[in-house]
Amino acid sequence: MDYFFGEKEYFKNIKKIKYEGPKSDNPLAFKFYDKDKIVAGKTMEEQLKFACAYWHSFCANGTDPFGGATITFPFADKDPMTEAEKKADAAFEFFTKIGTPYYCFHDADVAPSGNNMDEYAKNYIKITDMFLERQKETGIKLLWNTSNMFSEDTYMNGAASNPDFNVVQKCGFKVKTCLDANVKLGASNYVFWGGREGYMNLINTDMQREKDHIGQFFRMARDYGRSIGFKGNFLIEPKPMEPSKHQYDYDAETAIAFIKEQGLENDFKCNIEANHATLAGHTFDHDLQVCADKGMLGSVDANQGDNQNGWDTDEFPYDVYETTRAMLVILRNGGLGLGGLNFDAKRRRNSTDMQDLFISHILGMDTFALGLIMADKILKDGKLDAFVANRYSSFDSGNGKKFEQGKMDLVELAKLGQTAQTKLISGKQEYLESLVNQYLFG
Ligand SMILES: [Mn+2]
Repeated sequence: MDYFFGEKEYFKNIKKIKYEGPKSDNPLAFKFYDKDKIVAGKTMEEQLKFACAYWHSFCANGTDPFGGATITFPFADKDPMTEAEKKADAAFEFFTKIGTPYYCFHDADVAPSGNNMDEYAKNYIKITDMFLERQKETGIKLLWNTSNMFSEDTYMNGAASNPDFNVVQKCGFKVKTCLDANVKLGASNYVFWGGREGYMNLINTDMQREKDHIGQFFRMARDYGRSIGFKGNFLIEPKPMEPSKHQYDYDAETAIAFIKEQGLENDFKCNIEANHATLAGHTFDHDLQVCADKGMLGSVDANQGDNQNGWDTDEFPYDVYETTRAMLVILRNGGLGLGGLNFDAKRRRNSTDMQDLFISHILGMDTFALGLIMADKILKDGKLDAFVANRYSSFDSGNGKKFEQGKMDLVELAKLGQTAQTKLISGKQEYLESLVNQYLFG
């Protein structure tokens, strides 16, 4: 099989990345991700369903608020449409070499937006037609696509929540175009990330009206998607802040309440991002668990934040404790269904070698592979789950069971409480944390 497409190989001198095991000295090899290895009844590839994020891997050039680009891409071209075509070929070369079975993109990542909506659609359709060909050649699949309704100045006051209906109309055109491409490419999911769906100050904002507009917009998108044969999940990606001071889809609990309030619960689930959960003051596994508990775990943006600052750094995951705890939730959930682990992660601004694009994905894939192996070990051993089950055992029979089943009123509960004997029962947190260390390093 050839590992490049179109007229040339963009990532020269880099072969297909292989598993070489934990003792390997080769920076361009997997140490823990062995795609065909069976863990918890499936191959690692099937359990983890990795996706490459087009925007970080092929668009992010190192620019930050303090300085310009540091990263140059081998597909750069003076003509934006030629560059988009070269970029697509380079992207599929990369997916094939690194071995991510899925990819994800925004409309704005893949094709120039042109001077008007017709040009936007024409460019986008041309590139996504090209994606379809490349998908057929490689077997690589689209995990999800989405519409960028936050970068252009048009959306500075919001997208579907914009107080000006003219902007909402443009959003309609973009999302319809993106849903058409989604169905053409056979995607598993369609994502909404509400970058500008929030407010900077309530002083100029009718919050409920804006939320209802988003709900109306989502119902229209759902109805259109279903009418053209989209059978996957629509996903909302919670985030508490950035770029708005307050984002309407603050965290998993908030997004799920919104989904239910707007009558979208049969079609929408959440796409949980690690760094967004931690920005909201939660742990990654907290937001995953909230979704799992409510049947709302759609997909995952697999990245990691920085504990020392309060913004969204989108780093490649490296923390095995965090991925172990995430994979515990995912395995107990029976997997991710139509979802996967999308690396919404970028190499650091000073990781400027083209090799670093590969190494950063190797790091992320190895870190989740370790998380999967450790979570499987923990679940197979069973001590942790048995401890938690036992902690609630007073509700398994007798009056506790009656209470749980709603067969008791407050008068009966109070009567029991009059003579109830309580004692201090240790939560054993440090014992369980030490147990996790034994699984990881024992
Ligand atoms: Mn992020």
